Amino acid sequence: MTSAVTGYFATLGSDTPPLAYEDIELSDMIMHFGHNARESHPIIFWRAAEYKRNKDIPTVVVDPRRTGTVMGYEDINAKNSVHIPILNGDISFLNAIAHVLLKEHKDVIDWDFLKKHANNWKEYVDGVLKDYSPEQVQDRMGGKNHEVSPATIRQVAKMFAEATRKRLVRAKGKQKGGYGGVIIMWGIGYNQHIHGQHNVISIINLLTLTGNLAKPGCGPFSMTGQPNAMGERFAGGLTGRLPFNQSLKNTAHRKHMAKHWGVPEKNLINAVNGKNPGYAIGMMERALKGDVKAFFFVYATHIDLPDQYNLVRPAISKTFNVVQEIYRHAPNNLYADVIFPAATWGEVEGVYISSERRINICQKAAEPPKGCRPDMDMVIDKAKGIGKLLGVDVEKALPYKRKKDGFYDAQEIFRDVVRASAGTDTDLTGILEVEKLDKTSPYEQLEELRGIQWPAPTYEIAQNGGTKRRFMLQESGWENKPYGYFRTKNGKVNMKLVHQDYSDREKLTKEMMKFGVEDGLYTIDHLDLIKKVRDKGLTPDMPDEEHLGKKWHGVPKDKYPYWFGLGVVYEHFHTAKSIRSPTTRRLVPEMYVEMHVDDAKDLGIRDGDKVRVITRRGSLEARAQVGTNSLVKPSRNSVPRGYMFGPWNLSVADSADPKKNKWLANGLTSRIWDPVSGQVDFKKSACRIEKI
Ligand SMILES: Nc1nc2c(c(=O)[nH]1)N[C@H]1C(S)=C(S)[C@@H](COP(=O)(O)OP(=O)(O)OC[C@H]3O[C@@H](n4cnc5c(=O)[nH]c(N)nc54)[C@H](O)[C@@H]3O)O[C@H]1N2
Ligand SMILES: Nc1nc2c(c(=O)[nH]1)N[C@H]1C(S)=C(S)[C@@H](COP(=O)(O)OP(=O)(O)OC[C@H]3O[C@@H](n4cnc5c(=O)[nH]c(N)nc54)[C@H](O)[C@@H]3O)O[C@H]1N2
Ligand SMILES: [Mo]
Repeated sequence: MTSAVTGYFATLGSDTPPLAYEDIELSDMIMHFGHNARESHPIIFWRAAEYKRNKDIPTVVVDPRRTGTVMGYEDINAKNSVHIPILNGDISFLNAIAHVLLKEHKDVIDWDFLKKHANNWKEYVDGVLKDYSPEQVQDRMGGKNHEVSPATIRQVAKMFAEATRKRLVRAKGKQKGGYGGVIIMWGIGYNQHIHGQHNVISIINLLTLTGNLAKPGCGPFSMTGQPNAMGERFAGGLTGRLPFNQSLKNTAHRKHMAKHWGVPEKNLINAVNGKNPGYAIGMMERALKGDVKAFFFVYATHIDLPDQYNLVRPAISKTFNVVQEIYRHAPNNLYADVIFPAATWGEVEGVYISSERRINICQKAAEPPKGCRPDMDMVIDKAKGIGKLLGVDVEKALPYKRKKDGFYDAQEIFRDVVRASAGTDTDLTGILEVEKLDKTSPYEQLEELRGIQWPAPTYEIAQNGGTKRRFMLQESGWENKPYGYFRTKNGKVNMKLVHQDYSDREKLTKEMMKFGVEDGLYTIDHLDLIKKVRDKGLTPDMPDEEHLGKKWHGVPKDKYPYWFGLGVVYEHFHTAKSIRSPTTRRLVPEMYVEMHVDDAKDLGIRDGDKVRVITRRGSLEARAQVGTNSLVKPSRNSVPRGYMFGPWNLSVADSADPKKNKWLANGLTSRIWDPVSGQVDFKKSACRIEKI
C-alpha cells in the first residue's frame, strides 16, 4: 500500500483515506482503477453493486482484463458500465479526462476551490491542456489490444462531469457544499508500479480539479489489502516514518516520539543520518553485498519478495534470519536460524484498522498452544533486551507488567498508544476522556460502537464513533486541530502534474531489464536511472512484440513477446497457507495462466496444456486456461490478446520447500522499485510461453 501512503502524503499531507464506506451510498459515480473488487474486496464490491442496482449510478472499471468486477456491473446495467482495458496508461488517461473537462465541461471545474485550497493548480491545468488531449495520449493507451479511443475518453469524461454536476445542483439547495459526485477506488493493481505513487497523485489531481474532495459522497478511496495494513501505517511501519503520520525528519515529531517512547532523541537523529537501507529491495541488495547481516521476519512471506532466484534467495542464504511465525509450514521458516512461535489472532487480544480508518477490536477466543506467545509480548521482551544494550532505561520506556496469565495487557498498551497520539494528526485521546467520564474502557467503547474511526481527539468525537470524514473542517469539534483545511504547510492540497512520456521508453527499459540478469548490478547504485523511469511512467519490462503470433517453439529463447501480470484469485488468500485449506484445494488446486483463445492458437497451446511461463529472471509451471469456457478452474476473467495473467497466491504452496517450488511467481518478477515509496512493480513482466 506504500504508493497510496506516499501519494496521500504528497497531496493531502497525511496518509488518510478521507472518506468512509457509507459514502458509497452518497456517490453519483464509482470508478475502480487496478482493482478487481469482486474477487479481492467482495463485500465492498457487492455493496457498490447493490447501490448501482438501486440508484443506477454509472461505474467505470479500469483494468487490462475483463474481470468479474467489470461483468458484475454490466449485468446490472451494461449501458452505464464502462470497461477501460488500459495497460499502464492510467496517468495519461486521467490527465486526458482532466483535459476534456477543462475544454468541454467547464462548468464542473471548481475554480473557487482551486484558488482557495490548492497549490500548483495552474501548472496542472496548463500541463494537461498542453500535452494530454485524448488524441495526444494515444501512444500511451496501452498499445495493441488495450486501445482506449479518444471517443471513449470523452465518454468517461462526460459521465464524470454529469456525476459532478449532481453534487453541484445539490450544493445550490440547502446541503452545504453538497454531497455526491465521484468516488475513485483503487487497488494493488494500481499501486504496484514503479510510478504507483504518481498513479495515486493523478487520481487526487483530477478529484481536486473538480472539487470531488473532502465532501460526503466523493473522493479518493484506497482499498487496503492486508487485514491490518492500515494498522501498520498508523504505527509508522514504513522506513523514515514515525507513528501517527509523523516524519522522522521533522524535529517536533521526533521530539514527540522520543518523549513517548522514552528513548534519547539522539537515537532518532542517528536514524535520520544513517544511510537509508532502501526498503525491502535495497536491504536485500545490501545483504547480497554483505552490508546487511541479519533479518527479522514477521507477518509476511519475505522470502517471496521479487527476483527470487537472482536476489532474494542468494541474499537470505547469507544472512542470520529470525522468524516469528504461527505456522510450522511457513516458507520463511526454511531460511530461519531461529524461530519464535507466535500466537495468532483468535488467541490474542488487540486492535486492527480497516480502509475507512476504523479501529476494530479483535477478541481472544482461545488460549494459544503451549510455548506460543503473542507477537506483542515477544516484541516487548526483545525491545527490552535490545534497549538495555543501547543504554535505554527500559523499565521507564516499557513500564508494562504481566497479567496473571503471564501475558502483557494489550488494552493497557493500547491506552499508552492513545496517550502518545495526543496532539498528532491521528489524535485518539477522546477515548481516554470517555473512559474517565463514562467509566467505559477503550475496548468496551470499540465493542459498543463497532469500531472508532481515527482521529477521535475529543470526548464528543470519540463517543460518536470517531471522525467519519476528513479535511475542509469536516472534523468538526476538534478545537486543537494541528492543521487547517488540509494537513500541508499552507493548508492547501498539493497538486502535482505527473507525466507519462514514452519517447525514450525502449532505451530506458532496456537498461531496466538488465537488473536480475547481469551479475553485480544493483538498483541501489542506479537510483537516478530508476527515478527517470518512474517520472516518465514506464514499465520495468517490455515484451518483444515482433515475435507475437509465432508457435511457442518458434519464439527465440531470448525473446519474450507477451505481458505477464499477477494478481489475486477469489478462492485463495495470500501465499503461505492457500493450498492447505480443503476448499481451496478443491476449487483452485493448481497454478494456471489466463490466455486469450487466439494467442493460444498462435502458440499451439490447447486448453489444459501444461506450460512454462518464462521471463528474463525465472520461470514457473502453470495450466493453460484458454478463454472463459476453459475447463481449468476458475475460468472467470478474460485477458486481452498479448497479455497472460496468473495468481500469485500459490507461490510457495505446492512444496513446503521453496527450492522445489514449481509455482514461485516472484521468481519471474522484476526488482525495480520506487526510491520514494519502496514499491516494486509486480504487474508488468515480459514473458515467453513454452509447452511442457
Ligand atoms: N480472495 C482474496 N482476496 C484478497 C487477497 C487474496 O489473496 N485473496 N489479498 C488481499 C490483498 S493483501 C490485496 S493487496 C488485495 C489486492 O486486490 P486487488 O487490488 O484487486 O489487486 P490485483 O488482483 O493484484 O490487481 C487488480 C487488477 O489490476 C489489474 N492491472 C494490472 N495492471 C494494471 C494497470 O497497469 N492499470 C490498471 N488500471 N490495472 C491494472 C489486473 O489485471 C487486476 O485485475 O486483495 C486483498 N483481498
Ligand atoms: N508477484 C506478486 N507478488 C505479490 C503480490 C502481487 O500482486 N504479485 N502482492 C503482494 C501483496 S499485495 C501482499 S499483501 C503480499 C502477501 O503475501 P505474503 O507475504 O506471502 O502473505 P501471507 O501468506 O499472508 O504471509 C503471512 C505470514 O505471516 C504468518 N502469520 C499469520 N498470522 C500471524 C500472527 O498472528 N503472527 C505471526 N508472527 N505470524 C503470522 C503466516 O503464517 C504467513 O507465514 O504478497 C505480495 N506479493
Ligand atoms: Mo496486499
